[in-house]
Amino acid sequence: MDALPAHFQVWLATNLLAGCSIDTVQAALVQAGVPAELAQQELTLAQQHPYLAVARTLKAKLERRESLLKTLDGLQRQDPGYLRVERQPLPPYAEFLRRYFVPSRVGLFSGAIEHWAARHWTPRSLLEQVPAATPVEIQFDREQDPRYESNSARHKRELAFGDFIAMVEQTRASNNFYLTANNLALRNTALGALLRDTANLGDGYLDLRAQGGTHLWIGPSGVITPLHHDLTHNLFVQIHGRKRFRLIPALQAPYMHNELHVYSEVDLLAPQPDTYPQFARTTAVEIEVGPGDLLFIPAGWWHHVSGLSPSISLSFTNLSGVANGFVDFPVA
Ligand SMILES: O=C(O)CCC(=O)C(=O)O
Repeated sequence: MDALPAHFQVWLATNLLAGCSIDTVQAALVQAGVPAELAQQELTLAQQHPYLAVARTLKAKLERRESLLKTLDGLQRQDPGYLRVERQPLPPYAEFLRRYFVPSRVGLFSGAIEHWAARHWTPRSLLEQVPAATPVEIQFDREQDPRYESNSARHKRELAFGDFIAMVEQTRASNNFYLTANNLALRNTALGALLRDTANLGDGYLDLRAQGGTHLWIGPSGVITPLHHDLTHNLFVQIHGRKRFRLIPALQAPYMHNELHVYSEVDLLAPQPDTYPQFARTTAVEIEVGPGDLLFIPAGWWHHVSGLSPSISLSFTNLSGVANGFVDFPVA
């Protein structure tokens, strides 16, 4: 071995940045088969290298931001209402903005869609309005890919709507196929027409002129949406069937092992504490939604969702008269 292979260089930099001593890193490299002289040479180089100095500066900056989030989360934890979600009737919009939207509090509301024809949708009843031959895009082959959500573009598959509905009805429990927000199904004219069965919420929660702020979810029992956060505040309406949400406050982001975009590395149902030790510091609230329930998911709150039966849901981000979205979220 004349030069240290790139994967060892990544490992070395990661461990030095994590605060491991030079001796520990050197011993580990030697144990992994790197000649002692080469390990020492590379460590000396790394210690003096401007790339590592820049990474140290950025790490310290990130730690200062994370310290702020941890502190604010610690303060919120002293409020018994932080993780208490009580089912309520939908309040007037101005009160909702004040009590839930602005402080980023989760809300669970009943009776919000009793005036919608959609309140009575079932997977089969949708076929009375959408021709069975209509092609629809769904997420497919998810069970073979542990990162099916971040790789969602690779899992798109087109099916006839009638065949998809038959699969939803006939499958006892599966996470292998799911029509999700990613499939933008309501842009399909035939499915989009279903929105005629919906209306505004409360005294005018939604900006009905805004395009693209509504998403459809249809899946069998057993679907799982892994831990992630949204970049917008989200009104999630459960139309048919039941889902279990586990929500973790946005301020607990430093504990989420968030390496990519809006996703957590942690599988909430099998958290692997040795690999993801910070996750043990999170606190989750569990909420089960059923037909007619409206769940307010504030932007940035982490959530994991399990389908407990065949289900249909709609989610809305077109809230009336408010800016709805993260500020300066990085593209990469
Ligand atoms: O219903 C689901 O499976 C996921 C919903 C969700 O994560 C969302 O609306 O952001």
